Amino acid sequence: MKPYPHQALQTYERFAPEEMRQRAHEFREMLTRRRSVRQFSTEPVDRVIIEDCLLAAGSAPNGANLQPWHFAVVSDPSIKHAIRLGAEKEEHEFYTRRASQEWLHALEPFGTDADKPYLDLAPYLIVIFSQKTSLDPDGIPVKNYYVQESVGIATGMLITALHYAGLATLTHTPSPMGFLNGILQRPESEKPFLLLVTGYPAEDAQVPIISKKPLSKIASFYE
Ligand code: IYR
Repeated sequence: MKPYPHQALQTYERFAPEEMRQRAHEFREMLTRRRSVRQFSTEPVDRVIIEDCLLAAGSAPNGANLQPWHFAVVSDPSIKHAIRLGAEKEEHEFYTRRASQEWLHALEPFGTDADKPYLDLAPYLIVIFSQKTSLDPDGIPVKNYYVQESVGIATGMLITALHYAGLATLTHTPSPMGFLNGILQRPESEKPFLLLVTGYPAEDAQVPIISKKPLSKIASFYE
């Protein structure tokens, strides 16, 4: 078999050790300023920013480069409202019936409930779909690999890109999310992975006082 064409790695950038330390530290400081926001401004966002962030997400490492994701980007107020109604129906079930006492207790610090006004207010709702199959050049469905991992990585990169660009996000997972296929007319082979509420934070946005685990709790070094 003829080897698949390769070329020299031209995009890798190497930095001097001191510069690497500084870059790592500055990036950490930038990223740890990200907070999940639940109060959004209605101020519109330039679509070009969203497009660049989506292309950043689309560069994610993934199984066999099949890129098993689709981003449905919603700014149409009537579609946002339909999503709000669908999500609130599921969330109402969740908060009144489906969630265990233990789960509701874990959510107490965040003060969340079934009311989701940000789904109307935020200028963009980005629904990330994962694709079990892709279509080959002849239009035949082929199996995708490591779909959850790939879409999770792309979503993390999207959140990072949006934050870096100066936008706030909320990862919202109304469960089950099947209603999104109907509203957004996505095929059965796609499954909603996550809904990313995106925009500027409201001027009076509040966030809970929480902390992240220290390094000693999230990492162990074998040296
Ligand atoms: N999907 C619900 C509940 C919820 C669950 C978790 I885990 C959270 O970290 C936050 C919310 C909601 O959006 O309210």
